[in-house]
Amino acid sequence: MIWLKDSFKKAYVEKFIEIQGSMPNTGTSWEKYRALVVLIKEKMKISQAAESMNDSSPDQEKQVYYFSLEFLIGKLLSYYLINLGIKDVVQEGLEELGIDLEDLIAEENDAALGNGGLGRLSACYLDSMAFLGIPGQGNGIRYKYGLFQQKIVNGFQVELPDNWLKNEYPWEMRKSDNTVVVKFKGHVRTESIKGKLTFFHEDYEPVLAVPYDIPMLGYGNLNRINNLRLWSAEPIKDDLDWVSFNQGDYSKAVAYRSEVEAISYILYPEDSSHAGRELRLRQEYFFTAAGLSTIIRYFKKKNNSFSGFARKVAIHINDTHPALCVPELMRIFMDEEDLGWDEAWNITVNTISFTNHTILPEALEKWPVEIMKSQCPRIYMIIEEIDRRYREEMHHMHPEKRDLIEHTAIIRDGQIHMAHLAVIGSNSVNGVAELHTKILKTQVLKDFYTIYPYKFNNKTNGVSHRRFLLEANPDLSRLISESIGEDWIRQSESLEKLLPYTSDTAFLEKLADVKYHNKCRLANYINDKMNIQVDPSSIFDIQVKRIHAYKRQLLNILKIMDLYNRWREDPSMDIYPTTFIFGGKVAPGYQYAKSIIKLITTMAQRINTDPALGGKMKVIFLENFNVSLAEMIYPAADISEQISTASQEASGTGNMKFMLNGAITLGTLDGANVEIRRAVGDENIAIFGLKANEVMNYYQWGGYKSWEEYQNFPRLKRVVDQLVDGSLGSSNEFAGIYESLLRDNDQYFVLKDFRSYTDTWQKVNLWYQHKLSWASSCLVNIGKGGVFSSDRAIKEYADDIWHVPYQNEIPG
Ligand code: 26V
Repeated sequence: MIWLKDSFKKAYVEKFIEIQGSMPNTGTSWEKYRALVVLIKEKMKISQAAESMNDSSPDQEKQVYYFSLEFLIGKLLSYYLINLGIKDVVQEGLEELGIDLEDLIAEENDAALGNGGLGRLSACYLDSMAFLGIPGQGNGIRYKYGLFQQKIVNGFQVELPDNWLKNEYPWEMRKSDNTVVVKFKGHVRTESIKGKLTFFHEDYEPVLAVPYDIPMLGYGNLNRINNLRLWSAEPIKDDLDWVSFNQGDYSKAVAYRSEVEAISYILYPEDSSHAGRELRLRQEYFFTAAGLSTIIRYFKKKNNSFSGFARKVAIHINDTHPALCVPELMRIFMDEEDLGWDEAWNITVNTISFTNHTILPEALEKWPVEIMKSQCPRIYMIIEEIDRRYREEMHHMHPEKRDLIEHTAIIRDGQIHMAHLAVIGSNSVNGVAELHTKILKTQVLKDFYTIYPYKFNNKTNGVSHRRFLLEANPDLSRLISESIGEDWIRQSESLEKLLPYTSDTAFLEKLADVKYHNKCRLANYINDKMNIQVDPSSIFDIQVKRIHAYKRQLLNILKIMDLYNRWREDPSMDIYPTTFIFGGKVAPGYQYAKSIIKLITTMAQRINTDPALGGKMKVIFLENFNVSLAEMIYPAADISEQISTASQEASGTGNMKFMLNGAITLGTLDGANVEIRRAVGDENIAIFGLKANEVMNYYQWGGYKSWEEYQNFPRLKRVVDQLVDGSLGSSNEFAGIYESLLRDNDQYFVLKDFRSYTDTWQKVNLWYQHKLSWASSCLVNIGKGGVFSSDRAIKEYADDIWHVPYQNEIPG
């Protein structure tokens, strides 16, 4: 506790007056919010300064730098108040000043600098690093516009810009003094100086990289406040002079400015298909080069030789987007620090580690040589040399394996394979769930696995249980703490202490009550936003995540269409009333997935207004799914839909967030669902569908005929036909979906899995009606959810990959 109520009130009023020149009661909510953030930030700074004064040891602690193009951090205020242990004090203090804390929390914009799972994962990892006392810094881009905001208009997704910096973002601090120059384009002149080849990057386009730092505060750990450093691209000060304004070339000067500003202008909203746009490569090099220059500068302050670099620095690259770390670190060591190739290479590989997040072939990054050469000429030379040496070494070691070399080389057919660069240039390659890692080893990166078996390891994803349970679900958190104490907040595995309560009827009833209240909260939100009433005592069956063919929202809506058909035919059918909830964004250019949204909203419109159903079924598409909305949704779920085609979802993390909030997973054996099933046992999860090896066998050998599934199952045939027979309106809107299923042979096995999915769903529906058995299984999910905390994941990264110590249990 760093404040008592009265001292907080005094400090807050003083801060408000200092900033606004008036009393808080005269201010707007935004002004009140900002004053609170500024106050908290200062409090953190004071304690940080005290800590660094205590740290007189000459030896630098090993630092972990987490490089990611995406950090989906969401709102910070409420979470930080919890982490500081002062939420109650602040709430009461503000109340006495006539201010509602909730109003201030509502003022904060979600920082949506990420697309989905990958970006949220990096935010959870920074959270756990701060909690565990690991000196870990995030490195990314300060996009002026985050992920677009989604509106649903006439049932279609419409994208609006996310102008999150419109007012000001009071958590960030601009650190102009740490600005660096990143060099693009130009050409490289090579000269031999005293017998040594020396490289001069000339006529380059200079881009200023200006850092903004956001403090990362872990629960109960004011001693270790880490940083998320986000870089903003700015033209150099005298840009008009610089680009030949004096020679009258005004338009060139203007072009320079806008080309530079474009770099940190907007987050790319695609998360599953690589388009190879030049600007994207510029983003990648920009934050990589800027981040590395900070690392080197800090290292040189504390050390006078690079020999110990890899013992003091771990650089983690989140997917291949920051893979230019490999050649850029080589460039710095060789061109700026005068190291030879071999030494530079050793240090580089020993410093860098890499996580792969997808096996979708269309998401693997490849850059045309021409683009790399023109944007980053010196980097391209180094990549060429890495490739040449790699080929040479492989040829030496495996002269007979020409194919192996071709399959694993970095440069091939005029393209640079970023995953290959990342694997060759790092000491550790990990997948994000056991099944995913196995697929990497045996399929996607199998050649590399034969060459570097020791690099491969698994790190099953984890989520911040403090954000997605403690903060998001206060009622459940209270119930848990009242029963087993508060250890679970620091030690997520302590949730296991709940397991004895699975046979305690009184406890299970309380658990069901909490769920009911959370469902009421979501129902109210739906009513406010959409003017649709949903029944909080119906089953809440929820699928929220990016919309993508492989995630199979289509399978879910076909199930709903089937149910609707059957219910209309037989109104006495014994099915428990259900509210189906969807949410998620689609990449703006992804037409197929957009038509899935339209299908969902079309069915929603039809079902929600059908009086014959008597409200037994509702379908809701919640617009603009983001971190804040997620925090309201997970606690309100009964069923968690995790129904991707087996083998395609690397891990999933929503599955873990639902589980920790006591929802039952209805899913395929894909990604981390496999481990969730092992943790909770078969009787506490509902699994259906093809297994990963069956799917991969079909992909490899063929043999699947979607037409046969369609022909052989009348209920299925009927819903598929309804896509195009005019039942859903006269337009041809869903012909693309229909063709993907029949003409294109259903790449994601929607028809194949339909029968087992609908059967399993129906069993789950029956199961729900046995309230105690259901609640008991929900409790097992919570109790076993602890291993899916990002604390566990980060401890594994720290032990096995980064080799840094952490504080296991920080005294409260
Ligand atoms: C890939 C690409 C490809 C090029 C275009 C832009 C772009 C942007 C992001 C990505 C990464 C996609 C990979 C991804 O998001 N994977 C998800 O990672 C989660 C965290 O590990 C995991 O839970 C999900 O299963 C996985 O789909």
